[in-house]
Amino acid sequence: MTEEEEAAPAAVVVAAAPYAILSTQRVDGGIYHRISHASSSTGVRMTFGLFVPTRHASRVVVVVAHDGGGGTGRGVATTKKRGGGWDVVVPAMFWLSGLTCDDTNFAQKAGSRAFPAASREGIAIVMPDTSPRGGGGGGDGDDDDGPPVPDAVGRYDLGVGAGFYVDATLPPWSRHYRMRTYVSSELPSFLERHFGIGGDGCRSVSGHSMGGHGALTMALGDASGSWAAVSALAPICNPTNPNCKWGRGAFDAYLEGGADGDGAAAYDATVLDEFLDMLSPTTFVEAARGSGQAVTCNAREGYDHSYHFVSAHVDEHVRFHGARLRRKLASASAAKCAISTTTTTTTTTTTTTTTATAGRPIECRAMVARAPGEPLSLETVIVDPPRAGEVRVRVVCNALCHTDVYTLDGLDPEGLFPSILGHEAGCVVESVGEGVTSVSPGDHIIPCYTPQCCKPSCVFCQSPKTNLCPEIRGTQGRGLMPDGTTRFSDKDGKPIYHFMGCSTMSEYSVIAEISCAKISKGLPLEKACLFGCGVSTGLGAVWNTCKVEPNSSVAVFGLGAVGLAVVQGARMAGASRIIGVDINPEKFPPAVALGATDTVDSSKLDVPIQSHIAGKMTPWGVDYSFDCTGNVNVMRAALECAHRGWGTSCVIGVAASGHEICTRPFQLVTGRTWKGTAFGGFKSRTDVPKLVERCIEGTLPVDHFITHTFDGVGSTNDAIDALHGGSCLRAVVRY
Ligand code: NAD
Ligand code: AHE
Ligand code: ZN
Repeated sequence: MTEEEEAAPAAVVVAAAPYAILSTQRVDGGIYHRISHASSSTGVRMTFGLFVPTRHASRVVVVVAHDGGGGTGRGVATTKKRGGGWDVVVPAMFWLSGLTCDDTNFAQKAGSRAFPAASREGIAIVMPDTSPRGGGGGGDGDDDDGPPVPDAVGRYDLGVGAGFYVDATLPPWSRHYRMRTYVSSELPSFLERHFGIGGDGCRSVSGHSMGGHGALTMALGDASGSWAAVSALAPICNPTNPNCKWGRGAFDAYLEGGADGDGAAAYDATVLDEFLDMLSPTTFVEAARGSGQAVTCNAREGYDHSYHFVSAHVDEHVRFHGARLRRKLASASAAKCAISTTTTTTTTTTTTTTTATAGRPIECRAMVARAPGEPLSLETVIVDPPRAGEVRVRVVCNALCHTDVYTLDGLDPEGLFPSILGHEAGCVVESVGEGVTSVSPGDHIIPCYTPQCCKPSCVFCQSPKTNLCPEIRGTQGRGLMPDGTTRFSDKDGKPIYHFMGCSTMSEYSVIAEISCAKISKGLPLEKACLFGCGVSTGLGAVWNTCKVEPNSSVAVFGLGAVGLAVVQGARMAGASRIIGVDINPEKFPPAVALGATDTVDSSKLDVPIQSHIAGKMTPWGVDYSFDCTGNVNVMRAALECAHRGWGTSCVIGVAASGHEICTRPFQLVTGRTWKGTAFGGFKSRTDVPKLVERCIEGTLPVDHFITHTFDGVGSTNDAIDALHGGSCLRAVVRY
């Protein structure tokens, strides 16, 4: 089901439903329905607006009552849940409109901004009517139900259309005006039951003007805390204030004891005077802070009380609610997850975990890079569910690569902050997005920053010459998922960028399906993770990019994990001379152990290293040289020590922003070749599993790369310190 098909309301004939879809239309980001149903709390039919993001559009299926004449008709229509129960709860933000409004005002006047914002947040918006309307005490939905709803004609603050969100206790209002019960309990359970929307307490409330008042008093007055968040635009905070004549008029009419009675206190958020002063949010803020209630009040100059004000700022409120609803959903699913794991840990733990959290945001810990050169900060983040073509993974372990540090130090021209770094990891699939077929929950995968789309139309994936599939490189370089959005947000709901399409310094991450290399479970992930970057890159630079043949001479500059993998790869390729160059002699013993025949500390030479290698150590240079430092001067030296006539030098190291390589063209004219490699030229999803197999077979050992291990994502800064320490090849952090 493509997104388009998903969005297009399907027409099917199903059993009658206890509600009617009055209208359905596409809007930016999803579908907007108007739905009416018989309400038990108000005793009449109530209508509400419902915005559903495209990805959840199948929640509401519109049916057209066939009158048998082939014609189509609106009015009583029925709906059906797609595919049985609700494996995914759609969080919902309720929007309460003000006096004189109905269920359509918000959609008409602010929907153009609120709906796309809600779609981005993955939340539904519910727009109840502001009061009961029309006839009928019976509540069974047919129009001839008893006396009409009482109304105060000509008054906007009393009767039909007066959104006071109270449960009136005085007749004649007490029979129908039970908007507090309707909005705070009847409608939420109705939506959860029929559409799986707002379940598990994943609902929040906001509103404008009197609706803002309704939202504040409903949420702040609710001891059970069933609203995950509350906000309000230009709320009327103190309708019982002596100066607020229409507020008092309404309360005197609705509530026993009138505006000064105990009844009213439950419906009054604070204190006040004239129209804007009647709003008087400042007094509310003082009252709230006085009672220890955290509140943020944004005073916006020059705006009036109208919907212009609402639409100007509504998307900020939607983001605010989006973040808190996702956190609510995450904690709800984590609670469910805890239950299932305990029961089946003995059998297939992974599978169980996956089912429980699938489709829900997950709250977990991650190391967030907040600013260049700053230590990573351990934070709680929200990881959204995978969208179409995406995979959410539980990160079991992550090894630190120099490129993470290079980006954290602000040297990466594509570096973004805040972001979650990490790209050399071992993961277990937690859940998959729509259309994903190559991996499934429970699979062991290695995230790969050089994806492989395998499309027949992809000239890169179809060519044996390269592994540089560009399918998602654009968004990946901008720290985003292929659809241009991010799956990470912090505790304030602020988005966090992805990194290299991996972001594995988080307990959970979301990556593209085409970036998942599915591997055997036969190798512990804390070893397999090494094939996610450094080791594969070094081996591949020798085997794929340079195709080093037996008896070759090789020089390797920089003997970190990448350089040592080059040494190992060259020895396995049968190179006869392997010169290891580093400025840190601590790196020489492991290099020799892996096959280096010579080691040179270039910082101790009194001649340029290239003349030492080509001239002193060899007559004309080496057949192959590799830079594994990222230092452009070393890259030059590596080229210039390559053999006259045929030497090839391969750049592996990643240079800092603005650093460029140079040499005399004469070096190339005289037969040297300068090339580079990304991920060692390996086609990630095809080749990484094979590397893992060779490791399982024992023909490709990697244990020697793991010099440091740490436990818990929070110890990643220690791993960085270890890498800076000089004796570290790979620090594996186990989560
Ligand atoms: P590392 O920090 O562990 O190792 C770098 C080594 O270079 C260290 O041993 C250091 O002492 C040595 N060194 C530094 N300056 C030197 C100099 N002037 N002369 C000789 N030796 C010097 O890093 P790593 O994780 O092994 O990564 C190495 C490089 O490869 C980094 O630049 C990294 O960003 C890059 N990298 C590229 C790819 C790719 O696909 N192209 C993949 C992984 C890593
Ligand atoms: N963002 C840098 C480029 C960094 C870079 O070259 N990355 C390597 C992998 S390093 C892994 O540790 C790579 O794969 N490059 C190919 C690519 O498409 O990024 C910059 O200079 O902008
Ligand atoms: Zn790397």
